[in-house]
Amino acid sequence: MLEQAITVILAGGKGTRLSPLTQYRAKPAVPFGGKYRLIDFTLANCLHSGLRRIVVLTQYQSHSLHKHLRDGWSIFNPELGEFITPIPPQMSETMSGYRGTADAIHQNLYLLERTDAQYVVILSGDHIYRMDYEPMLAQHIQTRADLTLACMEIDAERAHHFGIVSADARQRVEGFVEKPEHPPTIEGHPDRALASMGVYIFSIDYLKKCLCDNAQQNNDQFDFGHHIIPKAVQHGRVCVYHFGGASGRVSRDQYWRDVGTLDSYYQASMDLLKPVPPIDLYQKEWLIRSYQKQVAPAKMVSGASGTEGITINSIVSGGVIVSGGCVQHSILFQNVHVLDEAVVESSILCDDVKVGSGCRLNRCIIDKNVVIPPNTEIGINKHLDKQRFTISEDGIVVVPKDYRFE
Ligand code: ADQ
Ligand code: ADP
Repeated sequence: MLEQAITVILAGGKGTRLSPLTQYRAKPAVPFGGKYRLIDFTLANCLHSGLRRIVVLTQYQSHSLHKHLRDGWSIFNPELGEFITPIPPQMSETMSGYRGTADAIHQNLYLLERTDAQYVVILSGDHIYRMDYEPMLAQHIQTRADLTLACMEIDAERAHHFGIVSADARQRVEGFVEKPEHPPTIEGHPDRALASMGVYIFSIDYLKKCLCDNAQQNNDQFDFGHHIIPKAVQHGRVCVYHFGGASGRVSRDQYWRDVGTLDSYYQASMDLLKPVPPIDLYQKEWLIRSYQKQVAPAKMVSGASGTEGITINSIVSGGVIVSGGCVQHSILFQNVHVLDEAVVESSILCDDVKVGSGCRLNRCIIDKNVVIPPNTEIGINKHLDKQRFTISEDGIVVVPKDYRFE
């Protein structure tokens, strides 16, 4: 069954709402959780589900994403027909980048057609979740659906950010609206809505028909959410696959987050620090792989002034040195240094960030390669931060990659 499928990961979105983290890199390449990139979660799901024929469609700022895939994910065996192939837009004379998600697949349809695949699994490269796609594919085949949408229940107040589905008792989709202003709720549950997770399985002939029938009609934009799915619901057999079981109740293993904004990114990162995190990075049978540089072990040692280096309730990667500083409830990526009497709280520090002595950092995200001079405060005086940095709606201060303090 799995060998009848080919997987396409959409990895070309601009990720504007995650800026400045996406200023110089594609959203799927944004660092997450101390050692990963966002796309590692989707790729780990494919690996562990047995989906090993994967095309990654890239577009915007794709250099570091391509580099990450080459260095971290060259693991499949072409002799067994397995591959991960990153594909930038094949620019033709008439084309200037993709017009949207459906256009991205339409432009690369020949790649899918030349395989013997019967089913196309379409995924996003920027969601944090653990999902076994095999039962969804089995349901798709068993129900003879043209298209199956993975869905989960969410609070109605967040529903305007998603494609919202209404389905009958036999899981046949009756309605789909993309990011509606007034989202329809689940019958009998006015505070709940059924959201599409952006995880689709198409039968390949139906996908071809949808893309070819609709490609010419939308000049500026051609998306699954706005164009393909609403039409498929009218004319095709579209079914729901309930992520988390038919009740929609989500267990620990069925956590799913679209980290589309700085606040959702920060929140999903902080979720990892909960006593029982909703996604478990330590499951041996579902390890999330990534690319990692060779680094020395992390160490917490006394600083020059004799103050102890302390780290409490935090994720600490290799190469980290906390030398006389205090780090609480934070995520430290590789090679972060925190010096004497610096205090770092509720923050995310990406690779190679150096925090000088006496600094105070609170509720901030510091992107790669930033050297913070001694006694600097970030996240303490919002007025000062506003003049220099991006601040999210929830007040998280973000310092961009390579930022130089004067
Ligand atoms: P969004 O995530 O808002 O909603 P979109 O911005 O189209 O939809 O992105 C979907 C995926 O495609 C992302 O991984 C993005 O990076 C990628 N992508 C966007 N433009 C692309 C392009 N031109 N080329 C290649 N890849 C591109 C979608 C659905 C909703 C659903 C949510 C769930 O439209 O219905 O509820 O996902 O998060
Ligand atoms: P990331 O910040 O995603 O980790 P890397 O540091 O891995 O990116 O950079 C990947 C590649 O992208 C580098 O080899 C470099 O050539 C290029 N690159 C990174 N940042 C920039 C930039 N600001 N301008 C141009 N190229 C860049």
